[in-house]
Amino acid sequence: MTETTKRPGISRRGVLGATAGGAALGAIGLPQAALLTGTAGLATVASTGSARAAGGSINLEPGELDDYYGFWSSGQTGELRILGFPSMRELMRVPVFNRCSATGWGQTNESLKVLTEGLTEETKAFLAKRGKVTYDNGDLHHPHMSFTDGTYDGRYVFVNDKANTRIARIRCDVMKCDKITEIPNAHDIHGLRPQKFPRTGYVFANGEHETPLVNDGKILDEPEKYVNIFTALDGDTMKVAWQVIVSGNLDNTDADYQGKYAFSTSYNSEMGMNLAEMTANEMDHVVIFNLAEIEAGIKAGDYQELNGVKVIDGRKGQNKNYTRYVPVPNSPHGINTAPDMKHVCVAGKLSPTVSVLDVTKFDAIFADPGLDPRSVVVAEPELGLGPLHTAFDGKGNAYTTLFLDSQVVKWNIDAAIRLYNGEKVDPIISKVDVHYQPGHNHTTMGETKEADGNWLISLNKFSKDRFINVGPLKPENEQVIDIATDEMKVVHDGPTFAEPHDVILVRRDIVNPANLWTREDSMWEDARKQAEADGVDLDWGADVIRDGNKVRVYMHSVAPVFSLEKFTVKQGDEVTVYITNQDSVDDVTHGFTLANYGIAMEISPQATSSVTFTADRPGVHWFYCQWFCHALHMEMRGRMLVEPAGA
Ligand code: RUQ
Ligand code: CUA
Repeated sequence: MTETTKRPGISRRGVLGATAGGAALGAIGLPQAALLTGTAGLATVASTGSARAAGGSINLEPGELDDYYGFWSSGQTGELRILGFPSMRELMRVPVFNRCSATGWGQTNESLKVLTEGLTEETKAFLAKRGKVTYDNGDLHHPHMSFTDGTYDGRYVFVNDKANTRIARIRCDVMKCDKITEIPNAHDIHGLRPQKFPRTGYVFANGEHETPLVNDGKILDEPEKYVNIFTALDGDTMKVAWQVIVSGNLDNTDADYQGKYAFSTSYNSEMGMNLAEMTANEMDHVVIFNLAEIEAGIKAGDYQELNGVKVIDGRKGQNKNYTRYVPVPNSPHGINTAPDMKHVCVAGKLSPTVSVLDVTKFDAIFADPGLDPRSVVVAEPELGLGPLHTAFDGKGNAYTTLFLDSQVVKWNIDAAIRLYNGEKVDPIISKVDVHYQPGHNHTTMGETKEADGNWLISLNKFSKDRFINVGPLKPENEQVIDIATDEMKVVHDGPTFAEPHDVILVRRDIVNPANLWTREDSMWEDARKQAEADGVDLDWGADVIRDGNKVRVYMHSVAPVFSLEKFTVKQGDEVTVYITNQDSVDDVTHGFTLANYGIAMEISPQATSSVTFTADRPGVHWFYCQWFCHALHMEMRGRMLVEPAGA
């Protein structure tokens, strides 16, 4: 099979092989003088290598680069992962809701600020009673990039935390999380999707589990008083813009390409408390949110303010124009807008159908409340058992995962519409077995108007016998599927650890991270202010400032030395160590590990990191650099001398 013309960006390999070698030599073998002055002159040679397209193979020659960035969620691990795609090589882990031993996420002052500043006061008080400043866990399901004009713009990736009701933002220029916002009033944020047009803009988020609106214990076992909350967050400020009270449990969400509507699947329209109650009805619904009407309602004062957020009532039967409820079968799950910018596919989960909604028909059901909301449904093909999520190739075809059948089904949207209108036509093009029990799937650029139809990935919940056995806890299995032809072909098994629910595959020219931090970055704003107050040069610090029992230690690092060989504190002092990495060499990251103090952090080139701890162990304590940065990396160390109390 030859299909060399199908993939984008095929320039064959360039100078990358040579570049990689050069970089390695630079880090280890550059003259020490150059590294010590921080002026090492290693220029970064642009890498122009590209993925191989021939034969639908995902394999790259050593030194070749991928065509796509894959942004992977990690479920209950709580981090974002970056994989090269289609090679499926894991490139980076970005800690978000979790703790990270390597980077010090959850320990550095910079990360603690991100992890704490967006929590509600009530949560802060709750955590403080447990001796904590933030949660230790998260459940990250849905990574989605910010959009401009219907396609990815490379600014941010937004993610949800189902476990502790938060939304986080990852900066794509440095691939670090810079904001985490706890969503008040809602419970357990599940579905999340950015506004596609004109830009993000809003980030839409579903509260999955229903509770009393004011959940302070006054109402407990009275389910009829429980509600669910849909949230629009401002993606620029990361503050909640408004919320809507809805009927039913919200599951997944998506938005249109016109900037007029968001829509969420809702299972448990029954508002039942147990399985039998929750699945009693044949039909549940999709809730459509009319953005302009909600904004107007807020402006007109038709809201209640709860925990500092304007909350509007969009429940069934409120007879306003904020929402419409479109009945669909049965406990619907995935909801995905097609790149044709018109059709929305709603997977039936307990029904073998996918309901296709036409967004151009939404105006009518808002204009005329008497109109049957089902009039927006233009197709409902029967595809197989347990449909969960749908991806698109930009050529009119859809790919739906069938959880119970362990298959992906490729079908044609137009044919499904014609079938719905009474024509005798089979919308199903082909099916392929996946291994096993697929949840999400995704196509390259598939949730944008630039869907390119090159690859499909199926995220399978069970791997069973596909890999050598690692014990009762098994990896997931993520399979790469070549969709260049009508017959889908599984070309790769990719094991992953718990539990990448979802992924987006972004063309690599859209994502352009920096190689070095810039000294002006806002990430260490607090350190900058403190250094200024202390009259210390944060960039080139080699200072110890005592302020009562607080000690601030300022260092910079240039491979292979820290600017302080030792510093002395007293037992019981609250010590803050600030380190600025003055190497401006690509890939020369340093670390600071303080042995037997449980302290470790990363300091990437041109960054400042800081950490605060109590020096409650007297004696000699070595700190060392834990990032292999230089031939003399082992020698990159120093001493903290802690004088015993009372001495
Ligand atoms: S949901 S397996 Cu958490 Cu994305 Cu569908
Ligand atoms: Cu710096 Cu190792």
